[in-house]
Amino acid sequence: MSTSQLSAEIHDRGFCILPGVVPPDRCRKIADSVRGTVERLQESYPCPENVGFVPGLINHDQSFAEHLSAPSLLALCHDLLGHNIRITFTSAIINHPGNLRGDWHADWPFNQTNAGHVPVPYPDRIMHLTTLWMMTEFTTENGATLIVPGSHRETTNPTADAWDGPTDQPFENEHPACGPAGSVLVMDSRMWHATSPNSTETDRVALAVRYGPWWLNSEVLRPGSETRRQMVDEPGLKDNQVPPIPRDVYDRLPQNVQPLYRHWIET
Ligand SMILES: O=C(O)CCC(=O)C(=O)O
Repeated sequence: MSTSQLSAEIHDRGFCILPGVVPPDRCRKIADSVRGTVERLQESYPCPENVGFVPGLINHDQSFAEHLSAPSLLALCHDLLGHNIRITFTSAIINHPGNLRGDWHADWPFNQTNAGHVPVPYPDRIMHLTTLWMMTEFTTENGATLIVPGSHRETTNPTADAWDGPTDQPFENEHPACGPAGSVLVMDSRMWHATSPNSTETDRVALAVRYGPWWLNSEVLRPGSETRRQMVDEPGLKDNQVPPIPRDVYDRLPQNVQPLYRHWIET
């Protein structure tokens, strides 16, 4: 499919699945590496039972780095968000066997429980993209992300104070985003989605990489920033944390990936 067809899918349904972004043999190596990194660091990062989560993954594991600027994905990001794209989050998410279904939400900056959020009602504008990289295949059984197609056009989501619908119950029109290893689910971050249980015996390994335009202020995510002090620490609120990238890690990134992280180098 062409970039404009993929863009049209995201505008219409809120998501598309890009196949073959990472070759199968690389997926196996990356999945092993990410599993090892999560095992090593997991204790430092709280997360739900039987879920492995490490934020700022690029600081600890660069096994997947060369793929972050995959031409098909960057073309789509540029088409939807404009020039000077940035990566805002790089996390590992592993659904181990036995994890539970998660609550419906939209991602930062649309999750209303975060200090840094676009207040409802949202304008109908794509402002941030969430990509979930399938380093093992995503199936209905192993916890393929649940999405509600079309929900990106709503002016609110189930994290809003005024929401009185279900937060942890199935929606009739929910859809598991399945795909072979190496595929990337790309969705408008306004899209309602939820973690799905893994009822198999093996891990579902994913990378959650989010891409934003230059004009979207992500300073609230940076530990120790003035903005975070003002919006999160002083009022005692919560938000995600994205550790900055040490200069030596940044210097070792592939040249065409560096521009995606240049705004987040540790000072
Ligand atoms: O791991 C998944 O399938 C969903 C992750 C998710 O909901 C999120 O990163 O916001």
